[in-house]
Amino acid sequence: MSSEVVAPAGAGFAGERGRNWMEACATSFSVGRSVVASNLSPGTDSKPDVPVGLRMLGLVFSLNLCRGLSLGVVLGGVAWAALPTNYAGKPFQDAFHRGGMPSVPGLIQCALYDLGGEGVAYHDTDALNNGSGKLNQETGHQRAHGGTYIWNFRRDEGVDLSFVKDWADLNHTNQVTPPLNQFYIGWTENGEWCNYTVNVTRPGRYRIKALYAFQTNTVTFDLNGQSASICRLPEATPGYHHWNLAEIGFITLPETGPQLLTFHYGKGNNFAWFDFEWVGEAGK
Ligand SMILES: [Ca+2]
Ligand SMILES: [Ca+2]
Repeated sequence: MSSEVVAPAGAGFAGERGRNWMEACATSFSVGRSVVASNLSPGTDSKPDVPVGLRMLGLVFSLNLCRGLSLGVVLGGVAWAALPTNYAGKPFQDAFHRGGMPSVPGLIQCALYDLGGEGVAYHDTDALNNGSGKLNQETGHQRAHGGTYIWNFRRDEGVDLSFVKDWADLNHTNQVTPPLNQFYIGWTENGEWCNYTVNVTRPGRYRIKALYAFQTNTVTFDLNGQSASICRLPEATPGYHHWNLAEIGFITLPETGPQLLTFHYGKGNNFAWFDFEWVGEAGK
């Protein structure tokens, strides 16, 4: 189940390992992608026989309605067209990730939420990073297939991050196998959220797919501070380390350029990435 609010709508590593990881992601991304044809048909123009007086009354009503709608669209456009002017977060970047904001259509890596800290770029229940700042400081969790960059990724921030491990995530059959070393948000709790500044290169309606694990929860997205999409993780997996890639809902992104997506989530899942696939013009 998913519903769309009408109107608006990598991790990675240095060196060769980083390239391999990116290639693995690209492969998984292309496997998961499907092309959906837009099936639009022109409407018919029906003109019933209506008395002149009623036609004029209808014309006045229509003009007023159009004025109201136009005003609403303008106001709505201002509200949803761009980043909120008071937003202090910035697209994530570090020595390895230099690409700036992710492009939509495309892949949004959950672990690459914006810079800006608690209450600005994200909200997390506790200040500790239970993955990078705790679990992955244990020797047994510092898998050889990772490295210091991976083990310590954003370790001083509250969002709880970890990575796909050989013996935890890949020692069993997954519905969809995630890439080794794939970063993800874990230790999820109700009321948590993350911001992503994205660059929309094609306005329109989008299908959202998620690489996730565990429960069939509802998650939502805001666009520039306005509720834009209610999504549903469609299928439970056996646990936090059993992964699936599936369509979770739709969203309309009516404007190009930098936009702010806020991902709201609750207890019971791990989240690795979102794939935003363009499916048609806005409002179609
Ligand atoms: Ca935390
Ligand atoms: Ca958390």
